[in-house]
Parts: sequence; C-alpha cells; structure tokens
Amino acid sequence: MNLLSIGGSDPSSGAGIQSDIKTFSLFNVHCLTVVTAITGQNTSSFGMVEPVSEKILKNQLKSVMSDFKIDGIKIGMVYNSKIIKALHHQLRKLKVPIVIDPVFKSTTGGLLIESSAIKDFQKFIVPLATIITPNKFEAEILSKTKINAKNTPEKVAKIIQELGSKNVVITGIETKNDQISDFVLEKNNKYFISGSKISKINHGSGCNYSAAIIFALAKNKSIKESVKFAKQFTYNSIKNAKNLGTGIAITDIQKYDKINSELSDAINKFIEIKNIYKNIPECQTNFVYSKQKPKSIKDVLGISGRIVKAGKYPVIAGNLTYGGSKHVATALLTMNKKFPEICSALNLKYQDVTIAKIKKSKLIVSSYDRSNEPKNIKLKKSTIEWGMKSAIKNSKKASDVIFHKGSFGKEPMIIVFGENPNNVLEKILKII
Ligand code: PXL
Repeated sequence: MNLLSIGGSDPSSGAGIQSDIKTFSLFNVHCLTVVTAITGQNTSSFGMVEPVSEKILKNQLKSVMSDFKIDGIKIGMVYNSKIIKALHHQLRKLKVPIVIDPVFKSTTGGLLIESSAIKDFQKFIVPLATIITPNKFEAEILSKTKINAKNTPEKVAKIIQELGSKNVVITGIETKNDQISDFVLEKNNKYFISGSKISKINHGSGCNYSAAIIFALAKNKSIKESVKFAKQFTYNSIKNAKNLGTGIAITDIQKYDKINSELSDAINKFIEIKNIYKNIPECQTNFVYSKQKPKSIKDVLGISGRIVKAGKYPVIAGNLTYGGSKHVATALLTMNKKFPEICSALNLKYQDVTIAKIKKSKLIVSSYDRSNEPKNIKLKKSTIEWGMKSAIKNSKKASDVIFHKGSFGKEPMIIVFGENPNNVLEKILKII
C-alpha cells in the first residue's frame, strides 16, 4: 500500500512529514511525501519557516502521482495560499480518501499557517476532506465559533461540515475529569469516542492520530472503526513518549501489533452489540487474545480494567495490555495447552437463556462443577486451571464454550473460545 503525506518538514522528526514516515513504516506502508515547507525547530523552540515554491510543490506532486497508485492522502501543514490553491487544483478530482489535519500552531508556539491563508484553507482544503481532524482550538478557528455550552461541539462540527468536509472529528474535548473525547460528525451520525486522558505535553500526537486514520480508511475500515483505531494508537504513542531532546517529549509508536489491532477491533464490535450489557457478569468481562504458543499470562493481551457495565452501557475500563487479564487469560492458557489453535476468549454472564441457546447451537460445549473442586486447589488459587482441565479432560476437539454453575460465593460463568477475536464474536452472536 502507498500513502501520501503532504506537509512540513520537522528536523526534530517529532511531527510533520518525518513523523508520518515513521508511522506508515510501522504499518508496513510505503510513505510518499510532498514537502510544503521546511521548518527549523526542536523540542523546545520554533525557529523559522520557509515554504517551498509553487513550482517545486507541483513537481513533487506530479512525480509521485504519475508513478504510484496512491491509496490515501494525509494533508498536514500547508502554510500559504499559493500552496493551498496548487494542492486543491491537483487533488480535487481524486477518488482516494483524504484526511485533513489542520495544523495552525506548533506545541512550541510556531505559526504553521499564515493568518491570511486561513480563508483559502476553508475554501480550498476543507472540501477535499473525507475526514478533517481539528483539535478544539483549530475547530474554533475554522468555524469562527468558540466552543461552549451554547455552541456545542456538534454545532461547531456542523459549521465545518458545511465548509465541505464529509466527516468531522473534533479532538481533545474534555468531558469528565480523567477522560478526553473526540466528537465525530458523519453524514447521518454523530457520537463521542472517549478514552483516558494522559497529561503529558508532547510533540507528534496530532500527526500520529491523522496518519493512523488515513491508514485505517485506506484499509476500507468505517469512519468509526478508523477513529477508534487512531485513538488507541495515539494513546499508546503518548504513553510511550520519550524525552529525546531537552524540551518536550516526542511521541513514540510501537511496532504495529496485529494481535492488538484485531482484538481492539473486536472489542469495539462487542460493545456495540445491542443490549450486550445484559451479558456482562458481576465480575465484569474480559476479552483476550494471545500470541502463538503463549507461556504465561504475559503473552496474553487483555483489557487492564475489563469491560464494565455503566448502567445500560458497556465501558472499556483501562487499556489493552499483555498481562491485563488474569482469569480469562488463565482459562485461555489452559485451553491453548491442549488445543494450540485456540488463542482468544471472552467471559459472559451465566444465564439459563444463554445456556439453552448454546445447547441448541452446533457449538461444542463442556462444563465443570466447582463443588467438586479439591480443597488444595482452592487454597492454591488455581481454580480456573483445575476447572478448565476437568472440563476438557476427555475432549478430542476444542470446546467453543465452557461453563460452570458457580458454588458458594462464586459467580457462575460462561467462557467462549475461538482461534481469534472475530471467531469468538461470531460464536457470541449465535448464543446471546
Ligand atoms: O503537529 C503538527 C505539526 C505538523 N507539521 C509540522 C509541525 C507540526 C508541529 O510542530 O512542525 C511540520
């Protein structure tokens, strides 16, 4: 896959073109680049900007467009009206997804667009967007409206959509104390996507976010899937930010982890299942996915704070981490030891209706009885391992579902197993 990043050069390689090359490389994507301006900056101060001439801008574009199949484009820093108009002229007829990341000011205070060019940005760049990703400050400039109780994020996003962007995401809206939300306005849909806030001033997170969105869109993911993917990716990049210079930290992106990406997609689909909160047990739900041949729970990816019930809504509490689940991960490890193809699992609330559906389905079911549990096992706290082993002791094939009816003080439980998270989801949809 080839993705094109159009933006400014940042010699500290925290943002701009250099940051996108890092991000796309992690995704195994070839990053084409068209440089609009050269900045002089580092992690503590912003020196100067020199935009490129219209002539070399056009030549860069022509060079890449005449040679490569381009699967998606991200536009960051554009700096002046000449560049804006030239980009509009060359890109307006293309049929590929375009993410516009309006960057007006750097974290260290540098101006990334001439103030006289904002009007042309609204007129010529915004309409190119499949998605535009302003932060709160940029959204206020684009819409000429301050976000407050009267002018809600929705109202402001609508103004930006009317400038011609198909979808609008306003990032960094503080909803609750420890939460940070993105407001998404699609053509016929609107919603917030929330996540935990990390208070770490950094260089690069905005670029990471828009680069991850264009990658997901080019892979044919929906707007919602793309935004959720980018949010998780950016969260990790901020959490991992490193003090490489003497000033602010530079975001760091981990190697793209297929296990993380697949599990993250499946979790997002799971929480969207209608009325799924009814299937979340008192001890909450975890969804896990392991590496091949896992040795311990450290090889199993799970949600650190589980999926919890908040009234009628499931909420992802915490983050995806290896070692993030103990119980469901232990159940999976035991199953995987006997059936190495089984790498994913999720626990559901025990309900008679679910058990009835499971029995009617063609799924392979086993169970164990916790009241048969030997005392030494209880003391050693290896209950789950014992239960799982006794359930599959005589099995020739891996079970799709294992349940137990609980015992004194122990909640009964259903665990669904599969080769991967999507496979687990398919089974869940058959039994709830
Ligand atoms: O993060 C926004 C950004 C984009 N592009 C360039 C930048 C910055 C912020 O500093 O320098 C070139």
